Amino acid sequence: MTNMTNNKKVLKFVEDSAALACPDKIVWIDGSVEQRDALRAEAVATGEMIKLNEELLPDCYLHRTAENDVARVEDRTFICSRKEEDAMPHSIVKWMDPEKAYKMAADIARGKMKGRTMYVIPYSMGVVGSPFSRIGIEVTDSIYVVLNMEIMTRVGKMCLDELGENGDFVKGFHCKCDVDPEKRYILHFPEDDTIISVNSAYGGNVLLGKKCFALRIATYLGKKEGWMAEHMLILGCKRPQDKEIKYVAAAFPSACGKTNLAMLIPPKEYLDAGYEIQTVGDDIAWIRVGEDGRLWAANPENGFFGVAPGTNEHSNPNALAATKKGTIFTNVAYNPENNTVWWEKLTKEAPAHLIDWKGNPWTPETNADGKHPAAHPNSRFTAPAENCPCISPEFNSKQGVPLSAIIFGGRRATTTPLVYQSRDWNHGTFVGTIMSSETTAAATGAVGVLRHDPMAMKPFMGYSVDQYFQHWIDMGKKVPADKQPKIFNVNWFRQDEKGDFMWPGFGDNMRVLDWILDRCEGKVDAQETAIGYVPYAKDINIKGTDVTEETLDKLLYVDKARWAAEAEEIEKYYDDNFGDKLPKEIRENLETLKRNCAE
Ligand code: GTP
Ligand code: SPV
Ligand code: MN
Repeated sequence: MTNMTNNKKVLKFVEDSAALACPDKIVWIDGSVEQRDALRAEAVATGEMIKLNEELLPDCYLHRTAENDVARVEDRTFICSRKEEDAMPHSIVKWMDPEKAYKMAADIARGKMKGRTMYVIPYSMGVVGSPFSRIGIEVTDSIYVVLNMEIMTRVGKMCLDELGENGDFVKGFHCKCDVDPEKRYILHFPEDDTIISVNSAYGGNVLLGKKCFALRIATYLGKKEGWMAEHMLILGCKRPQDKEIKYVAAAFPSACGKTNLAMLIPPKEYLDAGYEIQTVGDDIAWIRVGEDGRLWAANPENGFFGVAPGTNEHSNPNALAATKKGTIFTNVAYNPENNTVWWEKLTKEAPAHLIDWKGNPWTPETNADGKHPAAHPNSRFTAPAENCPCISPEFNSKQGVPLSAIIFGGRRATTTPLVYQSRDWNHGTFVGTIMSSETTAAATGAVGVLRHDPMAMKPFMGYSVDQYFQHWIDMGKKVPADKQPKIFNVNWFRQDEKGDFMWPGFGDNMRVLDWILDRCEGKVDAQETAIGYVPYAKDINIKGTDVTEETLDKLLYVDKARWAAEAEEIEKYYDDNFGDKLPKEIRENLETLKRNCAE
């Protein structure tokens, strides 16, 4: 069948998959440019992708998914551990008995690759040969998946070489089947290093290296082996006053600003002073204790699967630049006039005539009711990381980068101040556990509903939430206090009485990052409040913004009455979900919060 590997486990996995799904043909993905280009041409020939303007967008393509298949399906995602208690309580994902799940998936996928090709994708999450790196094999009947995986991960024969004759890997089986939403399942078997995805062909459901492996399976591996897999961006910040570049990891829920913060361009006066942001990752961080005792982070991905709408040359010029070549666009609008793409806010004025994400003619009139955008709100670009003008020189570093700070943040219209710092690692962990955020289009379901999203990991934990909290506490114990990253919380989304955002966000977030790094360096005081350390207004530089002193005071205000109510709600959330499984360090910090708010 192939001379690409002698690894019997790989060969058996491929044989078993083929025996079940009965493809006409099996194609091994070797990572070569020749094979990739041939597959791209084939996808264009079959109409699966549209080749875009070679001059304006060289080697770029547009793909449309089925209308019912445009976001992660959290309610059809399962953790199939042998014991239910190892997956439950879970924030959102459900548990299914593994035997039942295997059988159900087999019944769904049986014979479904007849008439199709099965591609075998050997890939690495992390730089091949680095202590972070893990190998996966995804089999799929989707050429779109192959072409996206070739951008998002490190794909090719070197991954099989890395495995050798006997190495273990994460098995990923993907079959589009009939893209039937009623039979759509995303199944994880952490104890077997196995993922099965059926009846979808959209991003996070089918690019199995991403959320399924690099978060759900990896959280489980990290728990077992003493490291962490988190829904975090990683950035490096160069400041004139520091001797070296400082690295920060930040966890925000889906579509809450990770890509934007990771590629931030500082305001002019900061640029002039020598500030610079370097992107290490925009979605996922794997974190381990380094030889020097600090926490080191690496991005296991090789590309960006970013939200398109809202991305433009003002909000995120680096992301936009990254999409200018070798990029696959999914569910954005098509501009037939010049054979390019468009999405909401790419330009101030929409072009007069477009083809919308569903493939129908669209004019600005079509969206008169605001409910018919040209691009789907969760439309995405898949862009190679190397395209990004601000990619970090450490992007391919084998040991990763040392973390000075960890930041949590969500979409909160009220209550949560622009920024605050936790008192220590355990309190910082508590701050992560109490995260709530308004829902976005990145998952199916209602948008704008406030929900608990601990550590921005609600949909991505591969085991029970209480054990995940405990793992955070345990990781803190592995690092001496003076080497632990400081833990912060930010909120770019606080609103005024009119419902407008009070903070300009985007590049101006540099002003908050600056305070955070000064706190890490012990260079600035802060006021101790009921929830932690909050900046003195004078220490957040608002010169050159529209933010008034009055607004800044409001942005930094900690309303004890609101927080008392929040604490009560958190207690109920803990009690309803975890009861006495909640780690005692977390309970203690809740008691402290309640006491502080009552004072
Ligand atoms: P995933 O890829 O789904 O994990 O999302 P993400 O966390 O990388 O979010 P992204 O950076 O793509 O931002 C999503 C949306 O949030 C953007 O389209 C912006 O509209 C908005 N956004 C990002 N940063 C800011 C900010 O600082 N302020 C405000 N008001 N909006 C922001
Ligand atoms: C997210 O939803 O957090 C994403 C996109 O990054 S997906 O790959 O679909 O999960
Ligand atoms: Mn994400």
